[in-house]
Amino acid sequence: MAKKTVVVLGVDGYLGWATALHLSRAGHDVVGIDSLVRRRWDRECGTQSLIPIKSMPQRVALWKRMTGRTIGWRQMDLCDARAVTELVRDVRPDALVHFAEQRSAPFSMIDLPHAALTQVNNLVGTLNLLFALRDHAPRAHLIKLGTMGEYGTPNIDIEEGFITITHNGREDRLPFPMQPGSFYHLSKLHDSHNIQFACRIWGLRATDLHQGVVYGNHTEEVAMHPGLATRFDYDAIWGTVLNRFCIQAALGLPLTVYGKGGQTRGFLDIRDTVACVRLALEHPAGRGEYRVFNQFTEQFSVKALAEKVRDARAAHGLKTSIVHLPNPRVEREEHYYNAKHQKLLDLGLRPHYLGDTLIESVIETVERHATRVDPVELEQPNVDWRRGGTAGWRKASETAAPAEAQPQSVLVLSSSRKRGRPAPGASARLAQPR
Ligand code: NAD
Ligand code: USQ
Repeated sequence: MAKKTVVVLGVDGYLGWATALHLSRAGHDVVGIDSLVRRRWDRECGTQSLIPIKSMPQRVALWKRMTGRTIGWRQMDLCDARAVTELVRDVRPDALVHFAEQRSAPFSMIDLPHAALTQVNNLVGTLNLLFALRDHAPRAHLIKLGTMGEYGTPNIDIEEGFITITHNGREDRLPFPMQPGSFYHLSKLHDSHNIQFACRIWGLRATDLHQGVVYGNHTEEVAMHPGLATRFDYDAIWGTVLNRFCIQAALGLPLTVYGKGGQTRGFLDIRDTVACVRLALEHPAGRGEYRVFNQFTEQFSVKALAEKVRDARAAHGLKTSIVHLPNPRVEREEHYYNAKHQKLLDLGLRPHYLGDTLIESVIETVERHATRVDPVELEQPNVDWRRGGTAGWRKASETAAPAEAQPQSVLVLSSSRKRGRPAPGASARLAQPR
């Protein structure tokens, strides 16, 4: 395997940090870029990672101490065209892994400013990269994190990016029809079009990873030291569904299925995210090629996931309830779903399938950081697709004190510990009727 110089954009995030460590340990030279805007958006929304995360300088210094390997760190906004140009000109990367976008569907649906911020941030950042690559590194391989949500939920099988259509006796291989379900998911589709166009007209090379919903918080590298932890979101704006269900189960809260729960999506373990990116990096797209890999390992309905989590807890004698809340999103709740995901398997991906041990390991993580959980974040969604942000989405800026300063005591229902009594305030909150 030839050593590559790789820029990881969005290195301070959930997936970017875990991927940077994985690529660095595999022997690649990694330069990490982030504007740290996600830490600001957390303050705005009154949310925080369940697991405390160190600053970027602390994390890269610890990685150096532990492995002797250097991850170059630069704070930079991808929307700053001049800075992006300088980065690409200075580093001359073999590849760039682009995670650096606003990635929450609910955040993008709060109101017009959040929808616009999402699309401007995501589209302009990617455009800046494309022009910098054209001018200074046209052979570099762009590995872009897209999303399975670009496809929506059509009543036919979902192919990997392209479909062959015969129409009025003529045939062509065309981009698969897309029906994204939020202004965030739309931003990913607009990016895909821009990247595909740039490959066609400038001969750039790109892999668009249409990734499903990621779960879990441990990779081999992240697990090497608590100071190397990656962020882990559980709240109603940033938390993804399986991570939320595991944390709800750990606290004895009902699992919040939106609507009927027949919404089916592709899912993958964070260990497979880092492996997929490495496979794409080490098997680059050809010159002028725009390719799409569907990056997930299993598909589940939301209701089936909730039942899996409930059953994993029942095996330890712990009772978990499932509630069906009115769906804050506009999405199909019962539908056909069969998405292909063969190309990464063909490159050698060996998936980690969802098992009870993953659910147990997330629950152990919750135990360790229980004082940081705000149970309110686990109860009701606070953004509605029809009405936008409902009361309570913007807690932090209204209460002034940062969320970090307001730890809460909560009761963790653990299979490995005797049940304790919650602090008085916490028990009152958890016992509230829903
Ligand atoms: P995250 O919010 O944890 O990380 C994104 C990082 O990008 C943050 O650290 C943020 O500060 C940075 N960033 C955003 N805009 C930037 C800009 N203009 N300039 C520089 N840095 C910027 O998100 P994540 O969960 O790690 O997701 C990473 C990528 O993977 C996103 O593009 C997301 O759409 C995609 N994805 C995520 C999931 C998932 O389940 N988490 C699933 C599919 C696809
Ligand atoms: N859902 C519930 N209960 C909850 C939270 C969510 O039933 O408490 C449902 C939602 O209604 C939706 C499904 O679970 O039907 C998935 O929601 P999610 O919040 O886990 O995922 P989503 O909003 O689609 O976004 C996440 C990431 C995003 C990524 C996407 C991959 O935040 O960055 O692009 O997953 S995908 O879904 O394949 O498009």
